[in-house]
Amino acid sequence: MTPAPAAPGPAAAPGTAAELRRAATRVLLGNWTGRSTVPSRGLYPHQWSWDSAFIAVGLRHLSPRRAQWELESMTAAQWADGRLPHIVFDPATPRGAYFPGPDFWRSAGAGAGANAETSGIVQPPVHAIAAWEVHRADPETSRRRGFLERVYPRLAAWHHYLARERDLGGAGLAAAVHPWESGMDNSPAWDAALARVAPAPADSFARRDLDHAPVADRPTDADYGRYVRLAADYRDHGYDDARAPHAFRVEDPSMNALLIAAEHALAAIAAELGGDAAAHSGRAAVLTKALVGTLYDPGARMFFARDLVTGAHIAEHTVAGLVPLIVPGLPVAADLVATARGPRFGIGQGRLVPSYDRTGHAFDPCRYWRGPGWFNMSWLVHRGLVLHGAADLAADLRTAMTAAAGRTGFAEYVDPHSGQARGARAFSWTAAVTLDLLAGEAA
Ligand code: 2M8
Repeated sequence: MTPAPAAPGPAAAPGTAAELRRAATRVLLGNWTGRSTVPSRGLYPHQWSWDSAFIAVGLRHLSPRRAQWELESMTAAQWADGRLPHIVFDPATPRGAYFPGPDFWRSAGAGAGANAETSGIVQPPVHAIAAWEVHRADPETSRRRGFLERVYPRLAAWHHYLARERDLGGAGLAAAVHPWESGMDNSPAWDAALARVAPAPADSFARRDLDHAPVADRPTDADYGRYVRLAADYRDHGYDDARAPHAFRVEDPSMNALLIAAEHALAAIAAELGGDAAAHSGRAAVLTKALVGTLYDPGARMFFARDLVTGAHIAEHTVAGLVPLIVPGLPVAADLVATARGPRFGIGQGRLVPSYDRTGHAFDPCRYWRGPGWFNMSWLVHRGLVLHGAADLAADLRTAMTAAAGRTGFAEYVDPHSGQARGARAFSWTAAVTLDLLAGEAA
């Protein structure tokens, strides 16, 4: 294994809020390509879907116009069926720099627009939330540039794709058909469902992630083989949700909670444009009922993913189960806050939210999405805690996040116990959500 090259961090951890803001700004400027922002220069040298949304939320504090471009370039890569692809490939980056790259996905002719090569799967729908926040940062420039007029139809079509093509469980919720679609690739919640997938042969592809990250932090080769198999099967069925076998299909509480919050944002956008806000609020209400009715376990006081092959809940406590806190009017919010405060997640103890139950059988403080604290997920939980009046927990989390971001040189994720930096440094969404917290506008 090639050891991870030490990514350059700041010479000294920023001490004041102004220094932290300047350091975060440097990260986002350094990762800007001229039309969008890469998550990280080495490991992820293209535009990622939900990363772009988090990045725009931070960029709006530096340049609302650049934040608009970030979302416009992402949504311009929309497919004819409305899906927003999880990666938009940068034509200036060598085709083999990331695997699976454009030659694997073969998006041209499969439904992708003519202006970009992309992957064929999706990621959680954070975009409308970001678009509304970006608009609110500078409504005058937004109106003058026709920002919302341009993105609203794309965002509505994106949500429509999820409703029309991804209700694979029949409850009205959107299904993920690949672990990468949840954004929490290697979560223990996906282990059993993924174990049913036959891995693609190890010699049929070459991983590039291990050029940039330690092998102990990343998914195993067997799991990578399964990721490749699922993506290739989808591709070989023309990315047609009605025809594809979808050997892996799950309803994820985080993805669906984000869809609900995004429908609320679309309602606000539609109202601003003089459109049909009620249609979006109505859809948010229907989805909220479906989310609570289908994925909430009152005994555990937790949201669980559902495996659509078996029809059963996946009783693994992951941070995805806390993300429904971002849903306005969530009827079970008080119980969920109690779970967040409890021993599994330990919010309120000066640390980021672990991605997985600290007391769980599969907990690993280093490995991808199996325990480490991620800044984007902690930002979502922070937003939810503020929304539901848990000000003490929110303040603790905010302090922990800004301190960890500065101390680690804006790491991709951190060991949830020691706070030690893991993964890439100078990571875009870490810098972006830090800027947002510093601006005090995460509510
Ligand atoms: C990670 O996912 C990519 C695949 O999409 C990978 O592991 O190669 C995840 O952390 C995902 O949530 C994130 O969007 C992406 C880029 O930051 O990296």
